[in-house]
Amino acid sequence: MTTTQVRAVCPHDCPDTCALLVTVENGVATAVKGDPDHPTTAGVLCTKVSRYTERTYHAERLLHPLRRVGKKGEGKFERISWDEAIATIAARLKPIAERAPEAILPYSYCGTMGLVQGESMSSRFFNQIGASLLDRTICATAGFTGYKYTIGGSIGVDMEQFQNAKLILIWGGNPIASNLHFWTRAQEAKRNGAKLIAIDPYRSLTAEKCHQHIALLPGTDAALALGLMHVLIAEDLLDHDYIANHTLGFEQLKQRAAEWTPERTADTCGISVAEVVDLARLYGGLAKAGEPVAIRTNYGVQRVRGGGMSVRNMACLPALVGAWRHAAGGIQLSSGGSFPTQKAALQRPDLLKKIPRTINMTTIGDDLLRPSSPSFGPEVEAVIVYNANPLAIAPDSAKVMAGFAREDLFTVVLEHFQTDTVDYADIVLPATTQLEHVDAHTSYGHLYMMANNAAIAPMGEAKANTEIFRLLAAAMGFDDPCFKDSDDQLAAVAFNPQDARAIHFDWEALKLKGWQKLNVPDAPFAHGGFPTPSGKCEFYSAQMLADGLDPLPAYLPPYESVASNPELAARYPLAMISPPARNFLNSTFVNVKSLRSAEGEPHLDIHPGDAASRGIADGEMVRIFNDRGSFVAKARVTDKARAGLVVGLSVWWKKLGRDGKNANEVTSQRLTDMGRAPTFYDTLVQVERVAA
Ligand SMILES: Nc1nc2c(c(=O)[nH]1)N[C@H]1C(S)=C(S)[C@@H](COP(=O)(O)OP(=O)(O)OC[C@H]3O[C@@H](n4cnc5c(=O)[nH]c(N)nc54)[C@H](O)[C@@H]3O)O[C@H]1N2
Ligand SMILES: Nc1nc2c(c(=O)[nH]1)N[C@H]1C(S)=C(S)[C@@H](COP(=O)(O)OP(=O)(O)OC[C@H]3O[C@@H](n4cnc5c(=O)[nH]c(N)nc54)[C@H](O)[C@@H]3O)O[C@H]1N2
Ligand code: SF4
Ligand SMILES: [Mo]
Repeated sequence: MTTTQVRAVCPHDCPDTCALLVTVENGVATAVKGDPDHPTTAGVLCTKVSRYTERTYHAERLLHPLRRVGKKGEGKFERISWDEAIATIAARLKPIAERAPEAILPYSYCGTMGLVQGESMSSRFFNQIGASLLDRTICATAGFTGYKYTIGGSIGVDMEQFQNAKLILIWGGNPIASNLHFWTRAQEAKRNGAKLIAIDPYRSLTAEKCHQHIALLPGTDAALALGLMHVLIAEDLLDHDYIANHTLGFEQLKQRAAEWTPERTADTCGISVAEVVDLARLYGGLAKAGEPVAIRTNYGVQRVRGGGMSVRNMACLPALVGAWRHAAGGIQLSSGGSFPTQKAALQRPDLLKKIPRTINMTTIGDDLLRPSSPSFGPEVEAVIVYNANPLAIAPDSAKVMAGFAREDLFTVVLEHFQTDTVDYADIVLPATTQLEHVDAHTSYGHLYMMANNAAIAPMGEAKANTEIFRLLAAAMGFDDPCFKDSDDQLAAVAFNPQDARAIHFDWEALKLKGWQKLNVPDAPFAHGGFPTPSGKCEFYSAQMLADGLDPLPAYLPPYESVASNPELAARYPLAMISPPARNFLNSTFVNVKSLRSAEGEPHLDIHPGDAASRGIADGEMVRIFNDRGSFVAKARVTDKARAGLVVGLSVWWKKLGRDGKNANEVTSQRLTDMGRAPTFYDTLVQVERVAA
């Protein structure tokens, strides 16, 4: 028997990007462990990925190409050969590519975060066609845009510093579920005497374990940040030297913040005046005493109309109090902007003959149903889906389903499993998992370049995304030599070794070592140097004004809330959010039995008062509905949900839910203030008991 250990990387859409050690015995992966030597992984994996072999060797893995034999959505297929699958796809795409290339649409997101199996060969393929570009907004573009206007890029506190902070605001994140290795550091900070405060409408697993939980109304974070600025300024809890040297627009900010008295803030956010004032005093007071104060914000604050502004306003706070002076002070949204990734070398935008139209992945529901028109361009005739499950994860699901159900739409899906989306495919192509292919990774939580080696041979006839697009390119007659690049050749151009941050980057060496930390300063903005147009933290942003936005921190109420839309609220009085369940990763893992049984079934957490007034008892089935649709879940009567709020942890596969539906039946396609992003948590609903 031969046993080897292979260095790999967790590919999932999670900030932690863990370093894995895969034990392989006689060609079979028998264990997946966290690498004890990798500084942030530290030998620990989440429950989902500790069970990785269960997913890889799952009896329902797609192992052969398939062709649809039933109706769209029925999920009936017959096995075909790779030759036939590739020839069929090329025969369908060729005439469209000649007549109206923009009628072809890629649809992909972060099923894998790999730079190679994500957007490399696939982008080259679609660029050569001149297919529609996809605006990949489904997760984070609202916050990234707000942060960029303020700070200049996705750069912030190094995850490896948080244990040294004296106060950590966990603002719109649930790290126990979604950023576990940050939570480890936060707990270490706690043991060192730090205070942890969760700002979240829901008493999440994380909020439960913090010293304090501020349960504001969803979508009101921008107002809370303005209220904090008000108190910081009024009580002079400021770092005047830092403000003078490294910020822009303080005088204008002062006027704006003056409007946000603690009373107005508390009223807007649905919290007490003391919560606003005490938080500002603690944050500003510790900073003034020279202690490091840090904010970890994640994605929960962004999924509302004013999501971009919420993040922007929060990003102003560290500069006001001079928190950036410490390596453990400041804010982290994402570390993604620290990596010198060579996107153009991977994706080859130079292959485009002209710039095609862009379709926003968030509005796929509407866009698949749109006929040709001068403003929209050609109707979408073909969609190629990879690394994504739009039927489950995109908002306003009834529309998404109607779009994918179009008989005249040609749909190809590259997948591991028969997801809700696969049920609508004309051709299904089996893809390899991370254990079966090579990849290079950045991270959006830490600062290591990472290498994933293939641990085992592809299962069945599965092929890597890259190989599938190489085959398709050949069948389409694309002869540019770039379509012959191997995965290792692609990975070798992932980072720019001329860039000081990736100095000495060499793919073969990285494959052996597994990871390499970026060469970046510990405290990125201790001496200013923000990558904004002015080089300062921009309280006033001329760029925002030019983009048609308020140049100063502002508050935009949700589209759908009791305060902002009383007419709608008269029919649908409850705000619904649907944040990630701990045992799933978006819709990935829902079909892994052990993880699904840990979640049980789709639940709806509802406050005892809201349940009582509707005659709903704990454990009863309820229907959640609004004008867009409905879904059924099991009620959990609990004060974890504040009054007026219901919470449906997500993202369930529709077909594994009670009524073949999930939370996205009721979410909308309306977009955020900036970044063209979704507003999943900006949703009003009504809830009723379902007769047994
Ligand atoms: N286990 C697990 N881990 C994951 C994922 C997963 O599905 N499962 N998904 C991954 C992905 S793609 C992402 S983007 C991240 C997402 O994970 P996070 O960044 O943690 O974001 P969310 O889970 O969307 O929301 C976190 C918290 O924000 C709260 N929240 C909702 N609305 C608001 C609001 O308006 N204001 C405030 N202050 N809080 C609000 C929610 O109640 C929730 O507890 O996690 C990644 N990691
Ligand atoms: N209601 C609600 N909806 C949400 C969210 C929410 O909080 N609430 N969160 C939103 C967020 S933050 C995000 S990021 C999106 C995520 O949406 P998606 O990016 O679509 O994520 P997943 O649902 O995990 O689907 C990824 C799919 O890619 C497949 N996959 C993985 N690796 C590979 C590979 O190497 N090759 C191929 N071909 N396939 C692969 C997996 O099997 C999986 O089915 O969902 C969004 N939707
Ligand atoms: S999902 Fe996140 S925490 Fe779990 S192994 Fe992957 S990177 Fe680590
Ligand atoms: Mo996400």
